[in-house]
Amino acid sequence: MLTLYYAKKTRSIRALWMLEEIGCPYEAKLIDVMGGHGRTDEYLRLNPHGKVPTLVHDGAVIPDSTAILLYLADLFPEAKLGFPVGDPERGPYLAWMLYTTGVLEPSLTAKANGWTYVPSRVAWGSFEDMVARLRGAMDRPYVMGDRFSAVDILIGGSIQWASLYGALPKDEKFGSYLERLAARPAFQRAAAKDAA
Ligand SMILES: N[C@@H](CCC(=O)N[C@@H](CS)C(=O)NCC(=O)O)C(=O)O
Repeated sequence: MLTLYYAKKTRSIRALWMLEEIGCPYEAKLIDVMGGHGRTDEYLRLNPHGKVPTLVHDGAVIPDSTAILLYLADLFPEAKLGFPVGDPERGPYLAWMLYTTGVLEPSLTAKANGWTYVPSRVAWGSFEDMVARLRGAMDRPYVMGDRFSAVDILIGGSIQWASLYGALPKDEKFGSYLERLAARPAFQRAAAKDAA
């Protein structure tokens, strides 16, 4: 049994979207995380930071978006959203999955909050290098090439958020990439659930 704890208009839309792409049965538990429901003892046992999303699978608790997407991609290889061990693309795939939380998100958060810092003193480096790297990845239909994957769900979700809040420069490449993602029926189902 798969249970996803999520909140509306948060990073958890990416886990909802992933589950919709896979098409497996799951239970979605909406919690009012901004209203403090993430701080109950019961929820803190699942996610010690009181954040969403959290996935529970047959008693195993996965309290992080990137971990959830990696876990689900491996659990449902037939959905072809990941790259299995032995696939030559496995390494680049893992690097992009971790790039989202390790570089993209801290960089966008710093930008959105107007933080100033010395790029060589932080692990995620400069905002400009991050934007250039993303733009480079958008020379192809999807980050991993011709095939849509879990990377697009993670990175696409972050770019959507950043574009909404003006943290990324307006750019035709980002715009057409987001349009491609928004046209996916699974994304639309997840967005409808998120908005309901
Ligand atoms: N790295 C985490 C970040 C999760 C996160 O920041 N969630 C926010 C919503 S976007 C949250 O739950 N905030 C509620 C709070 O901190 O009280 C992930 O993506 O799983």
